[in-house]
Amino acid sequence: MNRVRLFSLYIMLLVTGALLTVSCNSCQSSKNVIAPELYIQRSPRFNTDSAYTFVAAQVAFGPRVPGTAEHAACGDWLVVKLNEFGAEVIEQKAEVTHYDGRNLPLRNIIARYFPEKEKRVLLFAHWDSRPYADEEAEPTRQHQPIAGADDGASGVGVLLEIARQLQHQPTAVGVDIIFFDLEDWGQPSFSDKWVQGDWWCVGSRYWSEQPHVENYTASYGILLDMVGAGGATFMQEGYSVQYASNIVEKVWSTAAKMGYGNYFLPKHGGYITDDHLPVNQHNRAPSVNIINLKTDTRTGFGPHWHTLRDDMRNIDRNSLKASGQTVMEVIYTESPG
Ligand code: AHN
Ligand code: ZN
Repeated sequence: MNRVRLFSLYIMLLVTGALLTVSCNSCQSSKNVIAPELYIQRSPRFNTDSAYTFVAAQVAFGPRVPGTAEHAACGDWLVVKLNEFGAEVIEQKAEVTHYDGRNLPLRNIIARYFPEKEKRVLLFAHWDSRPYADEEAEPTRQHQPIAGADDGASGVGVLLEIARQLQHQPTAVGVDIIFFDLEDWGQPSFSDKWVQGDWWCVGSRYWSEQPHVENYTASYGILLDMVGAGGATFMQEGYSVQYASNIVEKVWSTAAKMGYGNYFLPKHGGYITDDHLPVNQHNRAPSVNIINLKTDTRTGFGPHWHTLRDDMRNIDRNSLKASGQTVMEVIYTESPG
């Protein structure tokens, strides 16, 4: 067979594959999805090894529990990396009193890209890790802090890789990346008395009430929470659909076009109190949560959630890639105004 005939055979196979995919997708309700193999990607290639290394580096500090030396050291490292990747870095520091009466340091880390651009997209994740593994079966183990490879470090690792790419190739829109602190210090299930108050998402609520720029708003926001586990399924979380259904559509259809439809499921998930909630409630940006939700676990999250098993063994490069490349494609295809 000569090269021309081989080439036309290749094209025929591609087109046949495309048609098959289209007819299959249309019966599953995702609309206008062209075959991923024919989609021409516009974003730079998300480097999965790089993202993986950024997750591992955070975990190597030890649990990032607010008020500990490990937390402080990891925070310093995040600031160093963001500066290295050409961001303008702003730190928001405060002291907050928690349900247990303890005073905790709060440190939100904010990276600005192309601050002169008016239209902005906000990307965020939490960098603290939970002080107690309260979903462990064995009560004595429930008081130990978790490694938080998936819960915390995965979203931050993906965003660090995006920051690294932004330095090399700019987007048409401005991008703000925020690593929120104190997301995961909600009262543990073993508490003997419940203290009235909002103890989850403390960093994002603090920022939503007092953003780094007065009257800050972004066109939209994307939260990445627990994006690293193998076989992650990003269902369409309730508050995301309630506050930002058009952004849910934008992100999930982009994922489907790129061939990540097996991660980004076009199915409704439950309502999760997470960092996007205060951001939405204070109208800082209509925001969606990319979060691994399960229908076959007791908690609705991955089986390792808030256990001592949330370590690097859980982290799968393919899940980092699916979430990272999708978010990159969304921001690199965004028009300036
Ligand atoms: C609640 O379970 C209330 N929120 C889950 C949000 C979360 C915790 N994300 C990571 N850790
Ligand atoms: Zn958590």
